[in-house]
Amino acid sequence: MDTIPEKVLKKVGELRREIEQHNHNYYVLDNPTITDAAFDQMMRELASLEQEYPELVTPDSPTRRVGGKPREGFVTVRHLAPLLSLGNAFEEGELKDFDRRVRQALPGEKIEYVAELKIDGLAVSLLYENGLLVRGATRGDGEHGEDITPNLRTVRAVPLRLKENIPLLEVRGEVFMPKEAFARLNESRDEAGEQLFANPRNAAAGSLRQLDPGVTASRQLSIFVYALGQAEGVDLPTHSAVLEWQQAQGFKVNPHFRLLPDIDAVLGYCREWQQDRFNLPYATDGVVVKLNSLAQQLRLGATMKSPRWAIAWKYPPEQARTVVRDIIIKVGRTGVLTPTAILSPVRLAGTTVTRATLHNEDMIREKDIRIGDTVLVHKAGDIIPEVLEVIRDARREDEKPFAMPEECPECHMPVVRPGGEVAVRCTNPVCPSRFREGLIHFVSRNAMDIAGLGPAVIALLISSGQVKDAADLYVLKKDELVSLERMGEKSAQNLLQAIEESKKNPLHRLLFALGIRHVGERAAKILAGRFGSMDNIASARLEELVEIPEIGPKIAESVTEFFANRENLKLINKLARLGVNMASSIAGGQSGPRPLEGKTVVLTGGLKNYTRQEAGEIIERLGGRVSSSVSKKTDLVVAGEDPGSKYRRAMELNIKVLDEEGLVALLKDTGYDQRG
Ligand code: 3BD
Repeated sequence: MDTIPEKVLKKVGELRREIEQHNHNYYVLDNPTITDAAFDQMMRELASLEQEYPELVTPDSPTRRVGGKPREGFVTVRHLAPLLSLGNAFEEGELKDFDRRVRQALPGEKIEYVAELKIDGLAVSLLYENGLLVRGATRGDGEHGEDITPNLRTVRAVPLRLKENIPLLEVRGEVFMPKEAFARLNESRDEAGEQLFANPRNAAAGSLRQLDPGVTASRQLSIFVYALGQAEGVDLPTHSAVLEWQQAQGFKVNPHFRLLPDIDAVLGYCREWQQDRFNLPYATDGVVVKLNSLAQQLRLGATMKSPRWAIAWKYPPEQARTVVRDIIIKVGRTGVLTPTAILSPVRLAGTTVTRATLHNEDMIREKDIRIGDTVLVHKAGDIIPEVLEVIRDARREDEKPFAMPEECPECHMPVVRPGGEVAVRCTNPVCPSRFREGLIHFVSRNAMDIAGLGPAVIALLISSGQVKDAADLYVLKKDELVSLERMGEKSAQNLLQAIEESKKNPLHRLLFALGIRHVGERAAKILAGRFGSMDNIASARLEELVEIPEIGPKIAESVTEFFANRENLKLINKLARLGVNMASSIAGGQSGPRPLEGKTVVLTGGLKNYTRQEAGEIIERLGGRVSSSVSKKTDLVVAGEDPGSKYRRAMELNIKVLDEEGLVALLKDTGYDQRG
C-alpha cells in the first residue's frame, strides 16, 4: 500500500470540514454562503482525491451520501426505545382539558409549555454511535421500523457526524418535502405521464420508501428534529434546551418553536399559526404542545401509547364528508332561487356545518348530487360551505335526484330561467322573501352591522307589520320590541343601541347595505371614496362612473338604474331624515391624493395608533388594496410590532416594508384627515 502524503491527508480533512459546513449553511440554516459552482468544485476535488486514495474514504465523508446499489427490500429493526404516539386535540377545550390534567398531576408547581409546529411528514429515528450516523429507520409501529439508512443519508439536512463525540444518541424527527419541491416533482411527473402525488406528505413517504437511494437523493427531502430517544452522555433539563442542543449538534430544528407560560398563550400560538401556516414553505397539520421540564415529563409518564405531557392540536379540517339529508330552496334578495343542501352536522374549519350552497341547478346536474348522497364539503373562501363532490363509492342507489320547482316556494308565483342564465328567478317583484332577505343583508356584519337582529327577529318584525322598509328599523320603539316573542327587556335595549350606533356608519357600509346589484363591498368603498356623499353618487352620470378604475359598465349601469328609481330615492330620503349618515367618514371626497393606487398591501403585527380595521380603511382611502397574505404580487407590507412570519416572507421576497411611522408619514404627505 502506498503511503499517503501528509499534504493529501490535510487537504481531504479540510475539504470535508468545509463541505459539511456549506451543507449545513445551505440545508440546515437555509443560508448558503458560496455559489453552487464553487461547492461542486470542492466536491469534485474531494471525490477525485478519494478515488486516488480509496483507503481515505470514511462513511461520514460528504461524498458518501449517495451510494450503494438498490436493495431487494427493507429490513425491520427494533427501536432502542419505543417512539410514542401523540394524543390529539381538535378543539380549544381539549387543550384546556390537557392543561388541567397536567396541573392536577403537578399540584402547585410552576409549569411551562413549548409549542411547536406539527410538521406534516414522516416520523423517523436517527441513531448515532460515537458521533457517527449508523442507522436511520422509519417510525413503523413505534416499536419496529424499517431500516432506511441509505435513503436518510441522502437527506442533506441529516448530519452524518455530530459536533460532539456522543457515545450513543437516538434523535427523532419528521422528514418532509418542501411545498416547492413537491410542486416541481408533480410537474415533471405530469409531463412524464406518471401518477401524481396527492400531497407533500405522500411524496415524502414515496421518496423515502425507494429501494434505490439515488431516487431518494433526487427528491429534495428535508427534516426537522424534535425529540431525543436513547441518549448516553447527554443531560438536559428542558425540552427547549433539547431543541437548542440538537441545533448545536448540527440538526435542523424548526425555528418557530416557542416557550410559553400557560395554556392561554398556547391557544394564542395555535390561532396565530392556523392563519400563518399558509405562508410557510412546508406543510404543517397542527401544533404539538409539550411540557417543558423533562423532570416533570418523567413524573407524568405515559399511558399505553402516548405521553401525558404532550398533545397534538390539529388544525380544523378544510374538507369533510357528510350526508345530504335534503335539498331545499332559498329565495334570495334578488329573487334568485338557490338550492341549498341540508347536511348531517359535520365539523369543518372550526365550525359545525349543517347546510351548504349548491349554487344552481346546473351545478347539481354536473356534480350529480342527489338527496341521500355522501359528499365532500369544504368552505369556499373559508366562509360559505360548498359541496365539492359526491363520494361515488358510498352510493346505495336509493338516493333521490333533485329537480328545481316550477313555482316560487315562498309566494307560489311561477319561476323563470332566462335564456343563457344559470339562475332561476321568482317572477314576483314583491315576493316577501326578497324583502326579508334584503333586510337580512341590510343589517349584516359587513353592511350596517346591527348585532342582535337575526333572521328570526326580522321575520317577526315583518309579519307584525312593524317594518315595511329598511328605514322603519330606525323608528322602532322599545315596548314594540319587547312585545315580540322571546325578546327580553335587555336584548331590546341592546338592539336599539346597535340600531342607533349604525346611523354613524361610514357611507360605504350603507351603500353596500342597500343591495344595489353588482355593488359589493369593494365597489361601495370605491364609490364612497370617490364621491364623498350619497347625493353625489345619486347624481353621478353613467359616463362619470365608468371612468373610475375598477367600476365596470355593469356596476355603473346598475348604480344609475338604482338611483333613477323613485322608490329607492324615497327610502334614502327617509333614512337621511332619520339620521343615518350619508357622507363618507373620510374627508377629501374624490380629490385626495392616492399614493397607493393599484398597490396590494399586507398588514402585519400590531399598530399603536390604529386598529387593523382603521389601518385597512386608510390604506384603501389612499388607493391601496388590502390582502391577507404575502406573495409575489404584494407591493408593500406595513409591519407593526411583533410582525411574525408575514414580515419574514416579505424580506425573503424583497418586498418594501413600511413601519407605523412610515405609514403616518405617508398620511401627513397626503393631508389625510379623519372626520370621525
Ligand atoms: C411533528 C408522535 C413526542 C416526542 C412523542 C412528544 C406520533 C409522529 O412535527 N413529538 C413534533 C412532531 C411529531 C412530536 C412527539 N413533535 N411525537 C411528534 C411526535 N414536532 N410532526 N410524533 N407520530 C411523531 C406518529 N406517526 C405516525 C403514526 C403514529 N404516530
